[in-house]
Amino acid sequence: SQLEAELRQALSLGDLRLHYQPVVNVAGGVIGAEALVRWQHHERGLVAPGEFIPLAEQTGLILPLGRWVLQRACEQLAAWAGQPGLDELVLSVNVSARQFRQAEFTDQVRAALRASGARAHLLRLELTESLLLTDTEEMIAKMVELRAEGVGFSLDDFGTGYSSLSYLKRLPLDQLKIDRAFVRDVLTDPNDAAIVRTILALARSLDLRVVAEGVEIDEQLHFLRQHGCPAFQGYLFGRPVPVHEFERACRPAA
Ligand code: G
Ligand code: G
Ligand code: NA
Ligand code: MN
Repeated sequence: SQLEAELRQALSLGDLRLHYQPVVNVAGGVIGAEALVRWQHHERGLVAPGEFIPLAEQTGLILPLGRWVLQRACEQLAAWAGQPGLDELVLSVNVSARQFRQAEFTDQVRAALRASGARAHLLRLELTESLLLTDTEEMIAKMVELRAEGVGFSLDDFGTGYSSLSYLKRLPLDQLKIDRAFVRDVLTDPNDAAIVRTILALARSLDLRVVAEGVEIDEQLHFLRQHGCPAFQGYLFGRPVPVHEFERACRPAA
């Protein structure tokens, strides 16, 4: 397709960008960021990943694209080293199923860390539940290998998929991300409120970090804090923005 050809070209021309969305703690301090890819299209302007990630997955372009994202994210982490307000931020990177399943994935992550000099414990990879459902043992082995380097793992969109307690216990995770669909209706839908409380309790009992996604209003934040949620992401705190804008918001005021 034409879009495929254009995306291929965008990759080689360097027309992809990473935007950064803050993750904050209960005190409102920025503790990390999620890197989110955008395509700076010469005619269409900034294209959101929803419009090209599925195509990239189908065509296999997700492999070079995902590799570029990893490299760029690690370079950014290295650039933040020693900078007040930025030095200790944990950077989360989305990893697609096809990318994680390739045999060279662990080598790619190690290479990106080495080439950039980024500290591995500041890199957190976001995986989805569905990714881990097939060849689970193989996937766990990859996670264990990268965790030995210091890299962390988040389970993205948590609550939307298959998630028995025994299954979750087997996964070498660091963090759960409560899907924004539950946060959206947490004030009006008793089922969603119950799911959010259950995920928070689950995270506590499994000794996992937890982040609530899609926090847009004070009342949602209040509910989440009341039930012990320690970290938040969403438009209430900041949209995904270009790196310089993100940095401005994180640096201590002069
Ligand atoms: O930023 P936005 O809300 O438009 O992102 C839409 C979707 O694209 C999200 O599900 C997000 O996880 C995914 N996405 C964003 N950046 C990346 C990336 O670098 N790699 C992969 N695989 N998915 C991404
Ligand atoms: O699937 P994933 O969780 O990776 O998707 C992350 C996407 O969610 C980001 O691309 C971002 O644009 C979007 N997002 C982040 N915060 C909010 C929010 O508060 N509300 C909504 N509707 N979307 C958000
Ligand atoms: Na994500
Ligand atoms: Mn998510």
